[in-house]
Amino acid sequence: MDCNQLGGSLATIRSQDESDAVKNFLDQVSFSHNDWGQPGSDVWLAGSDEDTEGNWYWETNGQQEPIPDDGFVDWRTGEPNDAGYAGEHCMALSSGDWKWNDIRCMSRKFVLCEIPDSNAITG
Ligand SMILES: [Ca+2]
Ligand SMILES: [Ca+2]
Repeated sequence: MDCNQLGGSLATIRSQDESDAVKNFLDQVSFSHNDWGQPGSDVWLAGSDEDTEGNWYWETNGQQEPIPDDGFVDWRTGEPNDAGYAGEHCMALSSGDWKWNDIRCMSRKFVLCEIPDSNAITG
């Protein structure tokens, strides 16, 4: 199951209002357990810097849109840190504070889909 199958795409967050709405939404959804039986899970967004390290963009429906230097961002302190040997090139909301972190693209996470007129979570 992915967002495209639902007629949407991975979610983008472009403003404080949108960020607040997403955080409120996620706080109301109960993430009782993730795939490993642990509480909580990070949630994928549509952001990536896979093409050029450090140049973040939103990728929705195959279209890339750079996040401008003066655009809205909500990174955790110290992120993005491109950690590890292979680096980190995909954006996720960190479980709990729902701030942005760059993580490895292969991780299994919940996804936040953006579908016209609605938000939906799917695993
Ligand atoms: Ca990176
Ligand atoms: Ca990181």
